[in-house]
Amino acid sequence: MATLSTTGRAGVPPVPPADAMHLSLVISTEETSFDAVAMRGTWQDAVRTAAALGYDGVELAVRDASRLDAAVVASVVREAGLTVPAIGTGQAYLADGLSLAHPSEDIRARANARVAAAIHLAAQVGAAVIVGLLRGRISGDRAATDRRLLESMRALQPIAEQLHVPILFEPINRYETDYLPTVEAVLEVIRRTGSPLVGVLADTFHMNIEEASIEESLRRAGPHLRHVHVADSNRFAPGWGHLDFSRILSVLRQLDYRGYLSAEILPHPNPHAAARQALEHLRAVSRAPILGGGT
Ligand code: LER
Ligand code: MN
Repeated sequence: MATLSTTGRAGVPPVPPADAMHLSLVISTEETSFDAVAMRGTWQDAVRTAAALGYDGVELAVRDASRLDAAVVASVVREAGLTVPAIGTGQAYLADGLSLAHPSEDIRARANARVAAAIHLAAQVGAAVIVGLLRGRISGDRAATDRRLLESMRALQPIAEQLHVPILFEPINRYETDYLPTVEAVLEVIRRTGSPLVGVLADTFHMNIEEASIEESLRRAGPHLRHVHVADSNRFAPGWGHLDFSRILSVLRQLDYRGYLSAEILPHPNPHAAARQALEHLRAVSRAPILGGGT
């Protein structure tokens, strides 16, 4: 069962019962060059806006979690009545050039420290940690890149296991990285980590570019699927491109997926309209209840 288990940890806010999919919105805890973040302004305002729109949770894109006070994050989110399904780490790559598979030992160590800090924050708020862009690019040959990534993972897995924090690998399209673009490639890395806490984050925007069939690849991910980023073919909010979210949701339902649909969308035509459209479209095309304040 593909449930993102987020209960039973100290300091963890209550999570809605895992009997349906939930909706979250990706927000950033600081100014970012990453464009697919709907809200701007302070992250505290973005949390409250997400709650007012009817989201169940916020996914936090964080550059350096060691600079955030986890207790403050937990209390802002709790007061808004929201959860935090996942912590994104891509800004450590985009803004600081860090990556888990980098040939430089120093850069790898700094990337590992960022993920370790993200794991500690995640443990406090009941989230998983995402390894998207932070895995890096292929440098040297593919086998050497794999060895460096798996060495980083060997250092991080005990921390994640001790704190019961899932680490989720996200296939990312070829225009952003040449390393692990497909679900199949990510499943192979997951197998090599040997850890049940390492899972798949499927992003419909990347899948539309890289997978022969989004539905088939979701099925291949199967029980390893722990989190889903939703954006349409053009990275606008669902319904404003040509992806068929009705089919995508019905496959997720067949898979008994009970995690989050997290809107990672361009702020087009403006952040508020995009965030509202994502929520309304997913509810409209869903034949069974999705949480998110309605249906
Ligand atoms: C990057 O395009 C992306 O989808 C993020 O979730 C990865 O860090
Ligand atoms: Mn994504």
